[in-house]
Amino acid sequence: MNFSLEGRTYVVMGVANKRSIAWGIARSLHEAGARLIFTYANDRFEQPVKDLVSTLDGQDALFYECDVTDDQAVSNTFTKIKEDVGTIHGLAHCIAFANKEDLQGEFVDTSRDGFLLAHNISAYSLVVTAKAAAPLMTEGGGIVTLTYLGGERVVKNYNVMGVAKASLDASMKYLANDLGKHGVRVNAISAGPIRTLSAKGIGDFNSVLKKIEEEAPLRRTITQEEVGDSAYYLLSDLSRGVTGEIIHVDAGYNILG
Ligand code: NDP
Ligand code: N5H
Repeated sequence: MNFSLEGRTYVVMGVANKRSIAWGIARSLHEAGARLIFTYANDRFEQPVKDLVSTLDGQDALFYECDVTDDQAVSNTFTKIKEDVGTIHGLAHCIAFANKEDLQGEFVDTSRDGFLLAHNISAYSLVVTAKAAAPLMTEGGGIVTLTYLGGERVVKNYNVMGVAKASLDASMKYLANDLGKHGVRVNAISAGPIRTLSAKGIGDFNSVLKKIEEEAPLRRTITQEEVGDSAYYLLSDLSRGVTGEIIHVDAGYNILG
């Protein structure tokens, strides 16, 4: 079995900057020989993403704007991708959003709009992109999304995002069941805390990282590269018998009681 991704094409959604988990995934896929397609929420991020990708040697990437809250934008994006490359072999979904005021205090205070926004961008977006992307995976394929422990149990301040991640995790499993018959596998990586743009400005993030360093079985935090390599596993034939799974890339923190 050949585990190189040479001759394969993957869509990476959610690169904001060099700290993004999506960027760690892009680099792992690039090193394995894949051709990459990047999508970003709006054209404000087009040049920064292009500048980053220009640092990848010999990468002949394509770029598309795709706001995942817009059904037509998602559908148009994958129509264009089909016209431009034909077949794709996988997709990395690294997208989430909640209002800042909903990521502090008590979950009970979440507004209807804040709840719906978080679920729209962070969970439904997987469903709509999987529906648009799967038909392009004519040789079979893989979809990977990013989740967090706060969807499985209560984690301070994660609040509405925890409920959205629970919805994302369940959506991932239902999608795995629907798309399996077409040779498309759907899995999630539950990453440990990493300092990214999304995590910026979140109070107490240093103490979260410190707790991981003190208590996680590996006694350290994890990196974008480590998430990237697990995504490579899930998007390659190495994991050909795996679907509907959540792999924790979190230095073992989730096993603690
Ligand atoms: P980043 O801030 O780097 O990435 C978040 C991305 O979400 C951005 O690229 C942003 O795009 C995108 N996004 C937000 N709204 C939309 C939208 N409407 N349409 C399209 N894209 C949108 O943070 P991370 O790398 O940390 O986050 C990636 C994923 O990893 C998220 O699902 C997050 O929940 C998850 N995760 C993160 C952990 C961490 O500790 N950092 C831990 C566990 C999971 P743009 O920049 O173009 O607006
Ligand atoms: C328990 C925690 C800490 C508290 C909760 C953090 C939740 C973070 C997730 C969301 C995605 C962050 C978010 O939506 C931030 C936005 O309100 C403001 N930021 C932005 O708009 C920036 C500019 C853009 C790029 O961000 C997005 N998302 O578009 C969880 C942490 C220990 C782990 C963690 C940080 C998890 C996670 O899901 O990201």
